[in-house]
Amino acid sequence: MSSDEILRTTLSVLLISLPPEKVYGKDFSEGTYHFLVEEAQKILQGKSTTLLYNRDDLSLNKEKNKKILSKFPSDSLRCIVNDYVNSIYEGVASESSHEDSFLKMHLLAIALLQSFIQLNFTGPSIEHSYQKSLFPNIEGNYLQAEINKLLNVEGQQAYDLMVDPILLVLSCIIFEKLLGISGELSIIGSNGSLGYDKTITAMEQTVEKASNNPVLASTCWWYSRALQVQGSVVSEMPGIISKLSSILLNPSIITSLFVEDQAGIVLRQHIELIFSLEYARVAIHGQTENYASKFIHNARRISGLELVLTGAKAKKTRFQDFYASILVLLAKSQMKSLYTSGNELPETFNLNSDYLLEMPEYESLTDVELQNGPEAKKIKKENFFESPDYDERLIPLATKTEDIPINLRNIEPNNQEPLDDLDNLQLLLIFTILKQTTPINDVLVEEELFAILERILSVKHAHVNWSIFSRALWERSVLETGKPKTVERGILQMTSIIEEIGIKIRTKVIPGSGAQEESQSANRLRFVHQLPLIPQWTMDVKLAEKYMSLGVLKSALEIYERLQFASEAALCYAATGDEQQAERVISSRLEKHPDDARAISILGDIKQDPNLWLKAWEVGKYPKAKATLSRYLYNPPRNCGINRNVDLAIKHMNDSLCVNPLNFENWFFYGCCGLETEQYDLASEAFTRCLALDDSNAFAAANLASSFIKLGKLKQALISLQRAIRNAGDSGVLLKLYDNYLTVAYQLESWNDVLIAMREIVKVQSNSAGERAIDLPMLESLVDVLTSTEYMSEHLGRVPHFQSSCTDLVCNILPKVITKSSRCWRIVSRVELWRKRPWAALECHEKAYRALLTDPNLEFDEKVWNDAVESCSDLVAAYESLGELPGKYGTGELVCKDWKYKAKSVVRSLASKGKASWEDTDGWNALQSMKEELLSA
Ligand SMILES: *[C@@H]1O[C@H](CO)[C@@H](O)[C@H](O)[C@H]1NC(C)=O
Ligand SMILES: *[C@@H]1O[C@H](CO)[C@@H](O)[C@H](O)[C@H]1NC(C)=O
Ligand SMILES: CC(=O)N[C@H]1CO[C@H](CO)[C@@H](O)[C@@H]1O
Ligand SMILES: CC(=O)N[C@H]1CO[C@H](CO)[C@@H](O)[C@@H]1O
Repeated sequence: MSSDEILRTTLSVLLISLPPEKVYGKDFSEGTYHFLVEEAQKILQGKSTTLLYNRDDLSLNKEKNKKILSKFPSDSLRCIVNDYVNSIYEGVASESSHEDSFLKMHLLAIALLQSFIQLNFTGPSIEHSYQKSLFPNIEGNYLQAEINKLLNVEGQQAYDLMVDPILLVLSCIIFEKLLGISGELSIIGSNGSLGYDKTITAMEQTVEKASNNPVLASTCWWYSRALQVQGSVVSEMPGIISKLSSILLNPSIITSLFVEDQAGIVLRQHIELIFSLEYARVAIHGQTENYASKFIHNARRISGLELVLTGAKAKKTRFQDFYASILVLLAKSQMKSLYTSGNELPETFNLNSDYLLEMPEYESLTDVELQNGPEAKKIKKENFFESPDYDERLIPLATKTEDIPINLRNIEPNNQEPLDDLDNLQLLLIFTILKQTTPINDVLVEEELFAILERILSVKHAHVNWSIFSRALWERSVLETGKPKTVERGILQMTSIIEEIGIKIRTKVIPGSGAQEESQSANRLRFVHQLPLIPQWTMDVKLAEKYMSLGVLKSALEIYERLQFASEAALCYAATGDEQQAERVISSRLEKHPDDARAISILGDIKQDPNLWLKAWEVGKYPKAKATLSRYLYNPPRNCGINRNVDLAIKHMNDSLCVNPLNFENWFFYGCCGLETEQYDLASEAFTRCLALDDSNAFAAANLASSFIKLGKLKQALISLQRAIRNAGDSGVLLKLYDNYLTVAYQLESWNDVLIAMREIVKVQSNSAGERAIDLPMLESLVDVLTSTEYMSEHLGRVPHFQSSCTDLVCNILPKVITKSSRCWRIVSRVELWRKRPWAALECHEKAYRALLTDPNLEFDEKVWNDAVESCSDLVAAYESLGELPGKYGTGELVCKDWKYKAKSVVRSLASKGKASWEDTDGWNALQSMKEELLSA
């Protein structure tokens, strides 16, 4: 194996966290990258902390470097830590080549990151404190507070009680350095006052270079993980972190990791799959679930997971003695990933490996048809602009058993095969997307959520991984607390899971937690970069929230106080109406942390005081403060002494969006303000940004179209309307959208679109509005266009779509809708004539006339009378001109042989109906002359 292959393979294996015994045969033991393979193995074995702590030779621990740290606290910590990292890098560089030292720093940063995660997320914990050993003479609380400050982002403070946050700080600084982000571009220790534009640009340039540089590519990927961890130690994922992570996870970086041999193909699948899952997670963290769904579908395509939700009768618990209908998830993995025991990478990487033969199903991507589940079809049906591969549901739903896809039909719900770990991960990500995007207490969604978790948890005799199993269990407990019947059990389970993660005890609840400590930590870390991150304290917070929702305020407060979550405790008090206590709690937090912008902003929320939001912005550029202020000014409460000021609201929202541009609701609000103040450029920019975040939002698309219309950009307006219509479902706005669509298309003289819109409007409205649904002038123009083309009859060849569809509208659909508009019948008649169907044209005139003749207002309303006369005259003219043309069957008969007789009798019958009321009117006289003409003819 070449050293280049060793390099790529090792980096890949490290990224996808494969158990080392699956890969490393003798091939790896020698060669240039000896140090790489050795350290990678240690990290993979869960020995990151050992790697850092017990080695004097490690540059991190060298006295020369540590001495730099002793300048604290007289110099600023940010500078000192920077110098420390520089000195480490120099030390490494003096002993190895440029490339090797880059790689060594990269490995060091990974080990630091993994250690931090173990100590704060997955456990097990260890006794030793790393930061204490680096700063032996500094008082612990002070040190911790100063280190934490370096991790603050966008005005949010990193959690006070993290274990050894220095590990994360060092890891991030090393990654930044390797990626060319330093000094004022650094995220660590920045207060955001300079904005992040330069950082973003620098990062984009670095990522471009990574597409043919495996070490750089791996660094980008790992740094995105470190950023996600940093984002998860503050309360709300900061926009800049989501932004940078999505830049770093550019699909181009993964290609440089591929190795071109057979084992490489297997690895490649894993890399692509894990990359997709991880991107989905970044999107979930950033609340841009729409992107997440795309990458989930991508993952599904790669792994071939087949799944369908369907109904089943079931007993939910042992104690239930009846069967009730619930949802069940049938799922089958196609892929056997390398994580599954028994699947080894072929040790010798040679070409006659029969690995590929073992997994023929790997290639077949069978779930395309699944993606169009019946539910999706139902939604699709109404939508004219739906692209064929558009998929509404993350999990297809088979409402009837015969709709279950063939491959899943024989599954015995009680005895489903274990899913592959990576498919389980996919399910957990889908679970999170659904949970984040659907309203709580929707019964169907809740059942769907339970079904997903059951599928993961109820597998018999299977080794479900620790992280996957414990996460699924955790989520189920949280769900159970939402139901009155199971709330107590849910809370008990939550409590015991929290304990188990923190404490090194052997328990029976989660499999594998009794294993050797190191393999235990490796197992626990395995999928931590793909699962939504939940630090240990967030679990406690969740528990506290549950207590709060149950009204058990005391327990909630106990937790918040133990965790020192002042803002949350304050909100807890405020929720119960004890605002004074809430203010006290926050104020005392602010005494110690005067720059906690989020706390200031929350105090502003509690007191509804605009000055506090302004202050939160000043202190820490906390974007939410400005967003709240903006909404406040848009709609200030009565009697607050502040007038509504939309321009100012726009200004503040602009500030907020500059810092955090990934917030859909804020862009939407900003756009609406723009529409209201007639700033259409601003509005169109805002709604464009909305659609970039969620292109399935019909309201944003509709508003974008309105802005474009105002700006006179009709083509763009039409495209936006198409998008809006595509996503409007069968909601009430659909008709309005089609109305606008019709108007714009008409102005653009885009007749195909006019036709589409008109058909839809008639279809939707025909029951309620009848012929009033039709815009006659537009219909006339449309028919002008139609009849100016040459009529193609079906047996003369292919009829152009416009022609057939337009004829269908005018000649088949409209006649069912028209009641008495003779103008409308005349239009139909014109088209029939153009189609060379004079008999049908004549029928139209007869119908128009008959409708008026039977109108009850004929004797009272002169307008109706005049219409009737006009229609009669049309009909007579039609008899005259069409009567003697060849008839329908083409066998020599005429359209209307006795047309003269018929013409006379219509005139006579109208005259007799109108005589009493309308004798001597203009209409009457016209009728008389018609009669004379007929007699003289
Ligand atoms: C933010 O940092 C910059 C330089 O890093 C400094 O000049 C500025 O005073 C800081 N602003 C605040 C509000 O701390
Ligand atoms: C904020 O306003 C400025 C000036 O009007 C504009 O250039 C900028 O694009 C706006 N920023 C956002 C995020 O809309
Ligand atoms: C403050 C806090 O929650 N610390 C926890 C960090 O994570 C480890 C491992 O799960 C726990 O042992 C700590 O209690
Ligand atoms: C790849 C992997 O992590 N496998 C582990 C999944 O979890 C089971 C039980 O904890 C372990 O036995 C496997 O080694």
